[in-house]
Formats: sequence, C-alpha cells, structure tokens
Amino acid sequence: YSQLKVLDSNKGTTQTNQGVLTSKDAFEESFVRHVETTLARNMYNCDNLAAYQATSNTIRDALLIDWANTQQKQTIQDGKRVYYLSLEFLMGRAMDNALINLNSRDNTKSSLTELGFNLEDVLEQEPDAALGNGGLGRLAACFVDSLSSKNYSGWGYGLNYQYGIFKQKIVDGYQIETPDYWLKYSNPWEIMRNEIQIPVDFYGYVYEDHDPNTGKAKKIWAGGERVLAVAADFPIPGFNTDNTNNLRLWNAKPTNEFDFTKFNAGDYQQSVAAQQRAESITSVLYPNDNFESGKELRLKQQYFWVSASLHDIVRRFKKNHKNNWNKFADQIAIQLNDTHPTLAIVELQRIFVDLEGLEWDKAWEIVTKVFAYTNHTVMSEALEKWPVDLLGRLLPRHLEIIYDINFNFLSDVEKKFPGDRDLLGRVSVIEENHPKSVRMASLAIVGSHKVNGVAELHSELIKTTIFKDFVKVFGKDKFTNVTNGITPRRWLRQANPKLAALIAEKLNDPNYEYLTNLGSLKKLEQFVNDDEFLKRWDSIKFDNKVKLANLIKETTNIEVDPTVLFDVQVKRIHEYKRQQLNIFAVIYRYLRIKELLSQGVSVEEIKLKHYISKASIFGGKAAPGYYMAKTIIHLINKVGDVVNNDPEIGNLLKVVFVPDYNVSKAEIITPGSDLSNHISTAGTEASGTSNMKFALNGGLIIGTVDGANVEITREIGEENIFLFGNLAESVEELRHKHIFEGVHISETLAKVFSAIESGIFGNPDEYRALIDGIRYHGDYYLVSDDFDLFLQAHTKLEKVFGHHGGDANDTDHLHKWVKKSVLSVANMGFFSSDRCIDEYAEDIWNIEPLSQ
Ligand code: GPU
Repeated sequence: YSQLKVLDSNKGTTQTNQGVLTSKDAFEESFVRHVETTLARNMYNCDNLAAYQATSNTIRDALLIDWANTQQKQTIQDGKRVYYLSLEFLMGRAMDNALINLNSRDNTKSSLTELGFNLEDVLEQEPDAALGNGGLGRLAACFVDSLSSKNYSGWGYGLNYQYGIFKQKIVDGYQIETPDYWLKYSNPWEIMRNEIQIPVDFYGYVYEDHDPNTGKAKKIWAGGERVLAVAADFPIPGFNTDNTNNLRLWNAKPTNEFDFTKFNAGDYQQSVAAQQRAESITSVLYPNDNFESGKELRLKQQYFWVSASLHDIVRRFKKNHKNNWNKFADQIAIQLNDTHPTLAIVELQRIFVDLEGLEWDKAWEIVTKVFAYTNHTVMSEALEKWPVDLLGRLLPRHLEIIYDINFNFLSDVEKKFPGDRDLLGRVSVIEENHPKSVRMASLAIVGSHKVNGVAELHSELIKTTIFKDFVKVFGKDKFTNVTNGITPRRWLRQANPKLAALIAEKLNDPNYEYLTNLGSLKKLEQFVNDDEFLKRWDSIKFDNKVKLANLIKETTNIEVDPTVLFDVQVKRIHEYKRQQLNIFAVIYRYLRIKELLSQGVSVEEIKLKHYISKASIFGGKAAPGYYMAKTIIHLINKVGDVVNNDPEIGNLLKVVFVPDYNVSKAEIITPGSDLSNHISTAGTEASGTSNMKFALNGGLIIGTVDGANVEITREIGEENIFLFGNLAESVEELRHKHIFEGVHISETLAKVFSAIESGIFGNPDEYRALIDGIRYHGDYYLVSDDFDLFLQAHTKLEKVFGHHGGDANDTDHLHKWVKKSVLSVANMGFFSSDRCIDEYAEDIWNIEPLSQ
C-alpha cells in the first residue's frame, strides 16, 4: 500500500499520453514508427489498412497509459467496484469512439491528412466488434462507455468469440449466413494477458472427504476435463476524463496437462485432439435473440465465463483484503445481464463453501448481497431452463448446490406460507416436468438482492406476470426499474457530427459538455420558432439522408430520392417486433397506388391527395433457425423487387432491405431517418433502445404503446410521436377472442393477403405459414387487430410531413415536422445511459464515482 502511495504521488506512470493526442509531430512520429516496426512495412507501401493499423496502435499506446493510471487509482482508492457480466458486448468499431473520448479527433484527422490519408477512409478499415445479437449486447456496450465517462470503477466481463454474429447476405431475396471471422488481422484494441490463466473444470464427480484438522465433512469435485481461461483486455476510455476501465473477455485454451490415461494407452493423437477442442468453447456467439436453444456448448460457455470471472474477482479482492470475507459485499457488486450468467451465483457459493471453508449461511448472505439481476423479456421462449441431467453431468457439484439453495429457499417459503403446495411448485428453482429442469430466472431472483426490468411498463409487467409469485414471497421492494439508455457519445456525436456541432454551437458549449449532461438539450427549446435554426436543422437531416441514400445504393443498387419520407425499421427480425405488419402496409399502399393509376389518377394527383412519396427501408438479421423471421425477410425483398421495378411507380414508393445491419450501418441509418418504426405487439418489447437513438437524432417515431415508447412519449410530449394500436392490457383478451371467436381480417388486410396469394411476390406457398399464422392459428401478435390502426396513423403523420422534405423553402414542413424533430431531441436527455448507470450505482450497486 505504501508503495502504491509513492506511485500515486508520482502521478502513477512516468509517461503521459498527451504527445500523440495533441501534437501533429508526435502523432506522425508514432505513426511512422508503427508502420516500420509494428507492421514491418514502409511509408511507400502504406495503404489505408496499414494506416488504420498504425493509427490505432498510436491511439492504443496513449490509451494504455490512461488505463494503467486508472487501474492504479482504483487500487489505491480501494472503493467498491462493479462488474457487469454479459455474454454479449456489441461494441462496433473502436477507433472513432476512442478519438472522440480522448478529444484527439482533430489532431488525428489533420495529421493523417498531412501523411496523405483521409480519416474517414481509414476509419472504414476497422471491422465491427460484433460480439452480440441486438439490443441486449448493445446495451452492455453503452453501459461500459457510461461507467468510464462517469468515473466509476466498473469492469465488463464477457467472452472473446472468434466469430461474432454472422454476416448476412441476401441472395434471391433469401438470407444467407456467412461467418464473421473478425480477427483476420490482429486486433489492435486487444491486450492479450497471457499471464492471466484461470483453470476451469467440467464433468467429473463429487465425493465427500473430511478435513484432517477439523474433522468436518467437505465436498470434493474431481476428475473431468480442464480448460484454461486466458484474459484479453479492451480499454474503455471515458469521455472528457482520464478514467479508462477494462472490458475483460476470456479465450478458451488447452491446458498442457494431458489426459495421462489416454496418453499411456498410446492414444496421443486423441489426447491432443481433445485438448484442441477446448478452443471451441469461445469460438462462436450463439445467434439467437430473445430465444434460448438449450445447447450443451452454450451451457459450457456460460460456466467457463462465470467461473473465470469469479475467480479473477476473488483473486483481486484477496490481494487487498486477504480472507476478510466480511468486506466482500462492501467491495464488490456484480450485475447479471439477463440469466446467462446465473451460474455465477452458484460458483461464488461454491468458492466460499468448498474452497474457502465458509459456513453455508454466512456464504449465502454475502452472495445475495453481491448479485443483482436484470431481466430483458417476458416471453417464455426466451426464459432459460437447463435440463437437470445435462447440468448435473457437466457440473455435478453445482447441481448439488442448486438443490441446497432451493431446499433452503423453499423451507423459508413454507414457513411464510404454510401448506401452499402450489406456490412452492411455482417458485421452485426446479421444474418437475419432462425434462426436469433448472429455472435460471428463479435461481437469479433467489440469489440476488435486486431484480430490475428495463422500462417502466416492462418492470410493472414482470411483477404482475412471470415474477408475480416472487413478489409475494420477497415483497415488492426487491423489484425495481431502470429504464434503458444509450450513450450520446456514439449515438449523437459520432453518428451525427453535424447535428452534434449545431447543438454545441447553440448551447454555447464548445467542449461538448452536454454529452455527459444530456439534460441540457432542453435549452434547444428556445430556438423552436427560429426559422433560420429550423432550416439548418432540416438541412443537416437532408445531408444525413443523402449519406443513407449512398449506403443504399452501394449495398443494394437501389436509388432512393433523398427528398422523400425515409420510413425505417431496422432491428432483429422477430414476429413480435412485427416487420410483417409494416410490409403488409407497404403492400397495401402499392396496391392502392396501382388501383388509382388504373382509374386514371395521375402520379401528381396521387402525391397531392393520397400518398406522399416515401422509401420504406428495412434491415435486420433473422436467427438462422427461425423460419418465420426468414419468411418475412424474403417477403420484404420480393415486394422490393416488384415495386422498385414497376415503371409506373417512380419515386412514389421504394422498398429497400439493407443487408447485414450492424452497429456501423446503424450509425449511418439512424441519423438518416425521418420516421422509424417501433411497432411491437404491446407488452412484448421490454424496452427497445433504437427508439431512443432515432429520437435523439431528430427522427420521429411511429410506435405502439410498448416498452420505452411510453416514457419517450412522456418526455417529448404526445404531439411529437405517432402512437397507435391496442394496449398491453387488452392483449390477453384479444388472443382469447382470436382462439374462441376467430380472427377478423379487415378488408384492407384481406386485399394484401389475396395479392400475396395471387403469386405476384413469387410462389405463395413460401408465405403460407405467415398468412395462416394470422388467419387460422390465433394471430398471436395481433397483426389483424392493429393493421387498420397502423394505416390510419400513417395517413395522419404523412399530412404532417407534407410533400417536400429537405426543401428549405417548404415552411409548412419546417413548422410542422421539423419543429417536432427539435422538440424531440430537446427532451431526450433522460435517455442517456449515463442516467441509467447513476441509477444502478445509487439504487442497486451502492457505489460512488472515483475522486479524480
Ligand atoms: N433483448 Br431476452 C435482446 O436484445 N436479446 C435478448 O435475448 C433479450 C432481450 C432486448 C429486448 O428485446 C429489448 O426490448 C431491450 O431494449 C434490450 O434487450 C435491452 O434491454
């Protein structure tokens, strides 16, 4: 400790990073050095890729100094730390984010220009770190950004998949998956910690032994298979602060401890092959969103990750506090991102009881103080359940501990509610069914001191539906809400530099301090009647639409006119998110336009009296095994083929499917949208976060009363959002009605179905399941109930948009639509992920920011 003090008074390391970040000479010198030494190339054969590598290595050097100083500061201050356990971190690219957060973008841009490179082209060289599926993984990425930016001591723990989410190609209108081998070139942002190796065991058996000193019985887990977890660290810089946290992702590696029985039996080959398989544990991200497939390798991933992380956390604690376990819960908070890391609860209990010799009750008291659990869905197909057989074979000791946890818990419930056998059955961690299985959400609730949902509506719903019985058992105070948020550094400053600059100018904030104090956007309201301002605002939107039009042209070869309404729906493809509702409405629009044309109505008249020109833009991946989602993708593409090639239609309607939607494309699509769709069946979308991204970038929303749309409406005002559709409280009754009275298909929807069935979008058999699911199988997602309401909402909003988006002289558009856009942005401050992190820190983790 005293040695650390000395280092602290010396300001940590002897180096500072200021040089390369602020001086052109220093940057250029470092750049050339990296080209010549790190890359072993020379300046005469340095292409954009090499320039990217030399630049990122230069930035990395600077980051590492901040990183080391931060870790030292955290060790010296020795406050409570939070660990965010997430199987997904959907980070996207790191370089522009690092330049912005380190305030080094201008210096880097001009230095690169002098060296003969263009910063934008260099940034394009970086592959996305796509270690996540969708909202859940991107939320984790926003959270680590906010932890650093708000000066918390908070690390992320996850897996370093060699293959991120697959790349999507569209061939003949079908989704084709290809592997995302993102580490083709070495990853400059990754710091391999080959010295940090943690053994993780699987399989084997449990026996009882006696402690030779105390004579007490203890459990030994022996035999089995061993792999090593090796750490790879990713520095996470905060914005306008030196605070740089760590994202630690584990790689699975073989041990060099051979299986000697096999070896001695002469089976050297097989022994080596078995070891090689170790690496498969971290080779690929499971591509499901809101769905659990229950594969053994997935369970292996989960245990590998939580075991390595927990041993790492305990080791760090012991360095400072020895075996002073009473301090453990004052020093450490662990947040479980969904139920994926629930085994961490069991593993910590095992470490305490089996390895550290604590009494069960003492250990359990600490464990439940440390953990908290975030739920991200109410949909039953996404709730994890592991068959007891599988879990017991892979982790025999953990299954015993789960049974003991459950026994103690059920005993408490029985005391509180004597004789209520049904209640015991419903809250039990074990589901006595075929197959008998472990309910991970129940285990997570029992082992945590707080459980939160991710938007107000969702947090209320979990209390009254899936976790109702647990509210009865634990009381309502254990259940809380933290509404999701997004980082404005990436989703405003990085994605929309022009709008961010206009805001900085108007707020008189040249250092962009509003980006860590997003409530100050409110001050934009004072300019809402300033025509000059509205024009500048609108022309930035137009420039962003041109960028999006270019992306569309490059990826699909479709030309869209940037003056038309850009109507966007980009997110994972899922029946509950209802891309089918959207494409059905597009089909209806097309049919009506054709009908009007056939009646002799001119295109000009249609535009004036019926439909404004628009481009419907879709994007998103379907899980490879999700047939219905793939059918929806196919339909969208086929409708696009017909509409876009219909010579009568022109720019009245275009239908686009942007392939391979990812974080980098979102950074172009989000600022370029006029209108975005968040139209899930009420009660199904826990929160949604892209709704926040669009609104923060001045796009308006058409949405259902679901997830965070409710709170967005409250913040920005209901006159600034287009809501429609049945409410969550009616869903159950409507589903019931569908089953007992049949589904009512309105005239409009019937027209759409008969068009599809006529074969104009290709073989109708391909869409059979989609239509029959609505017509004959109960329309679970209420497409039929909301279809006409959706059309009406469109009629209304298109009147507001008018005819000339992007035309600076169209004061009607300016005064109606653009004003709403400004008022939305001005009131989106609440949705900064900084606010989320402060709420978690205060209500759940009980941690304070580091003193700087
Ligand atoms: N979410 Br469960 C995912 O992205 N993947 C999942 O497997 C599960 C939830 C999403 C929710 O669907 C979305 O509503 C929410 O905004 C997001 O998590 C972050 O909380």
